[in-house]
Amino acid sequence: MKGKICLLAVIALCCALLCGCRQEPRAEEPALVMGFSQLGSESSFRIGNTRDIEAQAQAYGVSLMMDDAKQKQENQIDAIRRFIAYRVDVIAFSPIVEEGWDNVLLEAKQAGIPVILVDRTIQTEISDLYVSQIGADFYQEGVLAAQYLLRKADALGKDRLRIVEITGTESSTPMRQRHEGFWDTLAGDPRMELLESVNGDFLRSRGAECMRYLLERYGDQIDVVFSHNDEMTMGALPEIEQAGYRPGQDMILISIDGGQEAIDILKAGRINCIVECTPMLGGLLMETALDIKAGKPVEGIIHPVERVFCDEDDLSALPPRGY
Ligand code: GZL
Repeated sequence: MKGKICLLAVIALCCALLCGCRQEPRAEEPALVMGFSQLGSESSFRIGNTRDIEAQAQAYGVSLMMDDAKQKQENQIDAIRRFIAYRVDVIAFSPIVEEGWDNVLLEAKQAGIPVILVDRTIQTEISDLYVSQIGADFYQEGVLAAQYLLRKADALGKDRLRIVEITGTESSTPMRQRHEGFWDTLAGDPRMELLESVNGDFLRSRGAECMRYLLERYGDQIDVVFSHNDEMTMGALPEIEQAGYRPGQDMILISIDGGQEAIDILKAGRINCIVECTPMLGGLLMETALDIKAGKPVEGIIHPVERVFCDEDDLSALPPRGY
């Protein structure tokens, strides 16, 4: 009898222990771990791009390590080295300039960590330093800006248009390719004349400085302002008005990005044309990273679909821009 009581006691104890140490449900394992080096927060485009990447990482179950380089290449290189040490599954980054990435990307390659370029690209002689580049066709953005200007010149019957250009960050992909696309498209048209091209670094404050300089130097001669992004355009606008000109009327203003603030100014008639450069690249990035991790083939270059908004359009039904 005693034996039976002992056996029952042992069985009861085991059941209690088993119930007591019930496995806690495992926290969801992330689909993958991604290190992302963002170049900074210089524009509504950039802030929208960061937010979209963070939101899409959550939506795709990706564990994201986001680093803000505060406009410094050396900070991006340091962040990539930290991601390598942490042994993330994928490294992604938006290179602030095109040169100077070979060494750190060779370290990532030697560590067997795939790299995805987002928004901008790099110049390198070494093949396969990155698996895919996801971002706008900046050359085409320049072409679209110039094609609008050609239509505008025809519509206004202009036989001469003197142009000032406010460019983005020196040696960055969007700066180089927007400039090339714009002037390649205007090449050979005798109506189009470049007065001067100055560097505004994609910053609103620098856009204002550039416009002040250009107005002091060229004043009434300026017929067109081609600005590489909305931030610099919005910095230039008050300078134009303080100098006594009506932007969008006395001067044709062409910009790039298409954030809400600039679109509202376009609707008010103070900007004539905005070529869209969408920051919403997060979904493409997460899908590409997950395909890479799953061993699936991915496209080498992925361009999002982009639009042109201008004073020829009815924009009343345009949904909120989200950045
Ligand atoms: C373009 C992006 C540019 C934006 C600017 O994709 O790299 O950088 O046009 C931003 O607003 O600063």
